[in-house]
Amino acid sequence: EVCVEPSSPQRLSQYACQRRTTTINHNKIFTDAFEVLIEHAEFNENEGRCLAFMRATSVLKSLSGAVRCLWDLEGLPCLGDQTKAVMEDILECGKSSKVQEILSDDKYQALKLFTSVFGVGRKTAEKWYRKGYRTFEEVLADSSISLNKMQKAGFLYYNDILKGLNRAEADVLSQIIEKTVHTIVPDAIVTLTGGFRRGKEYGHDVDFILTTPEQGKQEGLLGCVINKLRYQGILLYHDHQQSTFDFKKLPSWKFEAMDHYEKCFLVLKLKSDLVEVDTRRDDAAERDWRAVRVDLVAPPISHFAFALLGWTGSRQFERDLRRFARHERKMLLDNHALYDKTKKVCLSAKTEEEIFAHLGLEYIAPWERNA
Ligand code: DCP
Ligand code: MG
Repeated sequence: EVCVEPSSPQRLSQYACQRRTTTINHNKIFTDAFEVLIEHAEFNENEGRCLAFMRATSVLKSLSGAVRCLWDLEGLPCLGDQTKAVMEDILECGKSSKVQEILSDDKYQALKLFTSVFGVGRKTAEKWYRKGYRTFEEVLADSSISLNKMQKAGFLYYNDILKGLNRAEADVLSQIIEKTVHTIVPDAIVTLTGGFRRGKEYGHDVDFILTTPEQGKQEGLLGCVINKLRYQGILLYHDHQQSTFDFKKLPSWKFEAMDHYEKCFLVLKLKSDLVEVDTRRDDAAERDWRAVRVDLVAPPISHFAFALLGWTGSRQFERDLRRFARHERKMLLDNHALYDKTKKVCLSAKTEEEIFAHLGLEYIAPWERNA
């Protein structure tokens, strides 16, 4: 365990899973700039640079006050010369010339716009950019481009989805999902996860974990939920992915794109008579609903704690949990399991607290995981 002398201030860990990060960010002026640099590095597939800026951003988010000068950074982990140079620029001029340059870059602007569509990833955006397109109109006018079902929904509900949801709207959706699930399996467990579980006020979607007290009874639940939502007339889009989960498989050491649980990505109608939903749009007639993104994932109860820990995020918190497990404990962690490579055993857990304990980590509450 970390031993701290009483007189010395505790050194901040290089791992986000050993820091407490609430939604209050005193260094937004810097982290906003870094978000641009991260996205730019992502677009250019510069993984190293991407990771460096993500770690620096996460450290700044965990600080209890604003950085006023470069001296304030003394002793902080994950802040290299590149990140410090950007921060110095911001401290001196109020903005970073590097960031300004990227923001006015033609390719960055196009990729940023295209990837803001639900279902459009970096590769597709790049393809459209290389065809010379810079606007949605140009993309949609090209009849040789065939959009998949997800992208069609992405364009159809673009403004709604871009808007995201607030806490009150997420709560209304929780009630809808809970009620729907309970008509199918009365004792099913519905848990709000993702950013809203971390106490965020806004989110781009709402994430739920559904499971059942009886092992295995969650199988087939999502299909029934989708049917019920369709019957209620609020299902606008669904992508139902069957489970590819294998109980015998060891945790992946990579920060995988997706876990193997049965899940569905949805677009639902959120009606304005249920909550004060802002349904104003510039491109459509008056409606009494807005399209919102919802993700449902259904792990078996035996793996609920791992799924919950994995889906609560933040992404950086997850990344560092896995990195910590691997480098500091010789263990493999993913959304399904924790494997001790020394003892050659999988460590089971019923709660998140047990997983932190297995890892020899102090428990970090969900609202402190906004790394
Ligand atoms: N997650 C993951 N792997 C994925 C997708 C998500 O581990 N491929 C985890 C980390 C995320 C959480 O699930 O924090 C929820 O994903 P979201 O994309 O919904 O992210 P948030 O809920 O944190 O933020 P937002 O407010 O944008 O929805
Ligand atoms: Mg979310």
